[in-house]
Amino acid sequence: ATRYEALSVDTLATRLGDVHEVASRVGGDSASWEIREVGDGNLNLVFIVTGSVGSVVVKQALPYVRMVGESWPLPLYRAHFEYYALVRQARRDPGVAPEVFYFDKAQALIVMEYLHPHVILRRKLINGERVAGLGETLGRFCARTAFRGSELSLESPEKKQDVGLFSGNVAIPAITESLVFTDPYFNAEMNHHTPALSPVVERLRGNATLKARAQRMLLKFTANAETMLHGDLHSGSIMATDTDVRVIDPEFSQYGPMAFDLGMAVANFLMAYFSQPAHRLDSDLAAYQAWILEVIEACFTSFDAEFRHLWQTERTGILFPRALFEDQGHESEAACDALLEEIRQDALAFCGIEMHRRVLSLAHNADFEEIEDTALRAGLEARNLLMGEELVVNPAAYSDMAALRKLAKMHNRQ
Ligand code: SR1
Ligand code: MG
Repeated sequence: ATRYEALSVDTLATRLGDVHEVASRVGGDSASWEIREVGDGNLNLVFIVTGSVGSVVVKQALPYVRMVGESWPLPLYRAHFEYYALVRQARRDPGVAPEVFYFDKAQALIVMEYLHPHVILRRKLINGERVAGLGETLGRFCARTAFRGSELSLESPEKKQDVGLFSGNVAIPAITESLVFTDPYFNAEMNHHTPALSPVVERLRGNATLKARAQRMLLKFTANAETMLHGDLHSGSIMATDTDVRVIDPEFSQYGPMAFDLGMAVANFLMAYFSQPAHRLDSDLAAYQAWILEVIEACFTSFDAEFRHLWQTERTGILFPRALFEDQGHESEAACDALLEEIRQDALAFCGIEMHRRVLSLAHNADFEEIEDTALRAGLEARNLLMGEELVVNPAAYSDMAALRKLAKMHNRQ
């Protein structure tokens, strides 16, 4: 069909049975396909389709926000930006994003690799499981996509054309602009928070410096089209086994600041860190929280190392051209150091904002939401909010991991 129709477990086999790219991966006898709808995100339908040959994932956009309902329409075109993003990520950091097998623009659907036995990282963190190489893979992914999607690497016309292409996506950035950057800081209609948090919420909303800083970061987010972002790199957008890490779900992809994805990822590790006392026995708690801080350190270290490596080996765009640095060693390194320091500070400020919105705005996360004891939950959320406040207001104080670690531990005790 060319007219969009939402799939269901009953119609999927008939609708996709004749599509070669699907049948060849799943098996030709579509009548025998086993189909499960597993979408638990905020927006889309997600099916796992299994046949005699193998399994695929079918993701289809709905014309509205799933978590709210038809009262909040959302354009189907977001699926083609997700498809564009997956293709670009596969080029820039091969093997991390799921492989795409088929894309149907009219049906807003993407058929892609079924990641197995991977599970959503957020679940692993709540369960207290470790993932080898987690921070290293994510830091490298953020560095490669940031660098290779920017004019540090791309030819200027290619980059500008791509910015033009992505500028057709107006609905998705608008969600982030309000839900992430603005709603947490006033009494917005869809906000909700644990009632006992109200004194802390009042403090944050009364902090004019914090609100102005958050808006300065929004200005960077909307106006600094530095690179193609994942745009929603939380722990629900990461799937992992104990030894493998994959990044999924870039439907919030847009052009924006290089620091954004790194900051989002780190925020989600900090929220996992602060929520742990509700999920772990005391005997395991300290060691697991220490491991989360190591993951955060690895994110930053591996981002820096990969970015520096690409700076030296792939700086082929219009930015910081080699001709500008007479001494290819020291001068160029100093320029890279300064840029990385700016990225780190911006990442920490984005991180603080994400820590706020997941507790105060519309879309919360399971790390805190699954804590049934609301007094305990409010106490842990308060630690998270207060550390977030410090990061937004004063990111320059946390240029090194020792300072960031100290801040997290201090709030964890309060
Ligand atoms: C209405 S969409 C709410 C949130 O879900 C997505 O995963 C993004 O994080 C968005 O902010
Ligand atoms: Mg998502």
